Amino acid sequence: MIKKKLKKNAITVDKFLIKFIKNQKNSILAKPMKYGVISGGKKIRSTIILDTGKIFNLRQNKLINICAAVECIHSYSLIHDDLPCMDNDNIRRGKPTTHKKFGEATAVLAGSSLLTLAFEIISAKKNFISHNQKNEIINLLANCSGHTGIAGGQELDLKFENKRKNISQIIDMQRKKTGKLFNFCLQSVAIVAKKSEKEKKLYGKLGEEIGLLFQLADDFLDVKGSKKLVGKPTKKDKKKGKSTLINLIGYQNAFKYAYKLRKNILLKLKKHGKNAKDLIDTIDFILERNY
Ligand code: GRG
Repeated sequence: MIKKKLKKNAITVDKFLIKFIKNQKNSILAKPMKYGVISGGKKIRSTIILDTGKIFNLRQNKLINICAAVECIHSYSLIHDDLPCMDNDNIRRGKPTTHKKFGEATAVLAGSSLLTLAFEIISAKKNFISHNQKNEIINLLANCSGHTGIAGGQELDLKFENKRKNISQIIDMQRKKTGKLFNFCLQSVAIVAKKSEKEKKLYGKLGEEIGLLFQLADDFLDVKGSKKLVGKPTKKDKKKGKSTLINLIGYQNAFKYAYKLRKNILLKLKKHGKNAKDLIDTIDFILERNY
């Protein structure tokens, strides 16, 4: 069921992106950009957005631009993450990384163009939310992506290599590197649903916890996952001396930590009853996934 839902949402977002890029002036970077963002990846952040929309009875047409924008930022971060100056990977989503296929300079430019495309998509005329909501969402997306978010988290991740960091330092790095974009996924939907300032922040924090859980699952896959299913090399974290919870406290303890985190997240969703069913299913998939 969940895999079907992910696939359906991925196709919807891919179609939106194909159309959006087609409606723009063609450019020499369109091909590597599409290679990096379309027809690849689980598009799980989009599913989280649409699941959260169900909690507030929001229709897909109010959220589709947000989904597409978040996938542009996510794919941008992966293209740059794979570069030789960062994690230096050759395979992503079961195919050559963007710099392997198109060269390093083109990958940098295609990645950066996906970053700016995200903001074009949110601010587009054909986005059925108010100007104020667009502004607020743009502000939030920039905050979650830049030095206080994923870029800052990535810098910490690289600086922490081969250093002994404590649990709170590792969690803080992972909250930024991965959690912040999930913060955006929930908080932006709360903005569209016109929730109060306090509620928006709470949904953001909840998103961040889900993102942290997602990163922990990613770390588990690095240890026990199959390269073929995951679509990228595994068993890299230990070799590279990455600061992960697993490398600090061991696989079993990290697993216990993740299950406690899942329990707390589900407790917070309880009040939404049946409306939160889809989101809960996706959260369960996050921990049980093998890709
Ligand atoms: C984005 C502002 C900005 C800067 C780039 C390189 C970088 C800074 C950040 C990298 C952050 C990073 C690689 C986080 C890891 C997140 C993660 C677990 C990725 C895997 O996500 P999946 O499994 O991938 O959703 P698919 O392939 O399914 O899309």
